[in-house]
Amino acid sequence: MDRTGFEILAEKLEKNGIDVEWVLRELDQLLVEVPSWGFSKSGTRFFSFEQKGDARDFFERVDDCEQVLKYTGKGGQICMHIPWDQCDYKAAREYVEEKGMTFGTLNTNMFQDNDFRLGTLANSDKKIRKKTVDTLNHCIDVAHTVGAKSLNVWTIDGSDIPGQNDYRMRRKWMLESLKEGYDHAVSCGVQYNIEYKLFEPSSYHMDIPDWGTALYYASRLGEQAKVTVDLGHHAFGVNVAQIVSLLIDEQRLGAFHLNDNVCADDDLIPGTINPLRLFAIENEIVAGICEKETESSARSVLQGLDISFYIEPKVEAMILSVVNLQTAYAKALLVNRKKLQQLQLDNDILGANQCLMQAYHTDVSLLLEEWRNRHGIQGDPYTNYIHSEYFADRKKRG
Ligand code: LRH
Ligand code: MN
Ligand code: MN
Repeated sequence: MDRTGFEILAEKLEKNGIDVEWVLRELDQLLVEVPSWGFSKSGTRFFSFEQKGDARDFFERVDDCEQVLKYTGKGGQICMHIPWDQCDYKAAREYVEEKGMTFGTLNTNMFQDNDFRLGTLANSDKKIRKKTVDTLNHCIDVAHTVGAKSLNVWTIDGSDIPGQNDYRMRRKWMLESLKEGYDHAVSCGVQYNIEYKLFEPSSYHMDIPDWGTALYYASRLGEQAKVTVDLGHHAFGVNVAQIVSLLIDEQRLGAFHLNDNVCADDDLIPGTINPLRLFAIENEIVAGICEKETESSARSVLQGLDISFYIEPKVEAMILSVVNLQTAYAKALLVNRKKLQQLQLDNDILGANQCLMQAYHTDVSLLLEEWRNRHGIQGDPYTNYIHSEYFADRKKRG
């Protein structure tokens, strides 16, 4: 009998020291966190273009997310953004659970209120700090109600001009406010992830601009505080994979906000601009998983997407985002780690690079197809979706 494409690929991989069944089992462990806000009307600060079928409430976002998971494979959960997803939270939980889905990280929105003009958690006005902490605690309560196990905290705090603020005072306020939220999160069994961003909305300084500062706050708070790495939040040229590897070692990498970018925080489909960066990052996760000391730290990293589509059709773009993440992860699983380590120890610079790139250049589409087949999904996720009834019906939404 003729061998299938997958069987030929598997034989080649096994010859290169890769246990293909292990790779397929590891793919089962990849739990993608899908952002609800990727299905709603969205745009830039210039304009938001209306698209037929944009999800109008949390329940419609869950329906869209269900489609993404249905075509891309098993594993995946929906992430809320509060108050964008404000609704009857008990009903939301029932709705999600009825579909056999779960809640991923709950994201806090502390950036759409006039009171936040001069900051939130580090605002010099005690009343505003209190208001923000109340918002944070409310989000933790919502997380508790829906059964979300982690919270993402990102703040707009910063300044626009030299002299506007005293860094030291702001650090003190930030820490105090974060601590209040942290204590409540711990009491509710919710992990607390702090997201940094170098720029935007403030131009001169941001109070949590980088991984070092986020790690500083996380360490001050306690073990349940970790760092969220959003790929679009760095200076040009920063090696994000290196940051990832350090945070895994320190047991402080809480989550990713995966996306891609050209010049700013563009929230584009992951892997469309810089697939090598995505691979390098996932490679650090897999490297962590393969070492005893770092295995649990690397396995606990939440693989969240933070994407928002300006002109792309949304469910389709989300499907491609998940597929690109699965592709990068599958490639990272194909790295012959023993061989790579030896080449690195031998200081074989080009040999080590070749070893890594061999995995990167492997076409994993047949591997992912086999993996999906084993979960009862036939065919290409994107093509299947655009030929589905749901695709046609979605456009009829009001
Ligand atoms: C900020 C950010 C943060 C927000 C999201 C909508 O740029 O990455 O994670 O919650 O965008
Ligand atoms: Mn983000
Ligand atoms: Mn962002």
